[in-house]
Amino acid sequence: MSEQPTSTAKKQNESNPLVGIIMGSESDLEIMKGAAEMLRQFEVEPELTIVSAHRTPERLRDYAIKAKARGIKVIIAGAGGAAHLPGMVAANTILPVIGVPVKSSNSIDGWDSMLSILQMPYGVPVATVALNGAKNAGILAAQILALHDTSIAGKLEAYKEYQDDIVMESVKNVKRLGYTNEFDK
Ligand code: RP5
Repeated sequence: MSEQPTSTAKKQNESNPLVGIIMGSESDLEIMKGAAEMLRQFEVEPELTIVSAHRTPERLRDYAIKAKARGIKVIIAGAGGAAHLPGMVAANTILPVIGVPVKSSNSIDGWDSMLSILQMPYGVPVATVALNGAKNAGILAAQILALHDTSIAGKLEAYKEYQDDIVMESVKNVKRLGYTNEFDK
């Protein structure tokens, strides 16, 4: 599948993004751009910017409070270390927030970020994906949009079939290597 949006879809989405991707630092971009790449496969062009919970607390509150009125439907928030960003954004909006724990340079081993995002106390949920799981965050955001968008739903169906095809190709490859498989006989 193409990783680039069609120019028409790109223009529509750019003027009215449905998904906001935010991250604590530019150093998170290498991981977080995976969310944007996945969304583009479904022809959803997200907005993407830096919002730091501890360095720009007012920007964080402003972003979260205004997101819904700007037409954003889902926020993907990624951060490393003591990662407050996803939880604090979720505290300031009723939009669904998908949290991406990032294994950053200041992280001990990723657990700090994972637990900061995953262990949100009762009342303010953050849908947490795996460590560095920005691509899955992109897919999950597309799945949320697909509840009300048959075009995105169709692309997600095609993506599922594509994954199935890839695995079945591997099944053949492994068989060609000489391994027996009673199941597929
Ligand atoms: C967090 O600290 C950021 O989300 C990033 O993962 C980490 C390191 O930030 P920098 O020092 O690279 O700006 O706030």
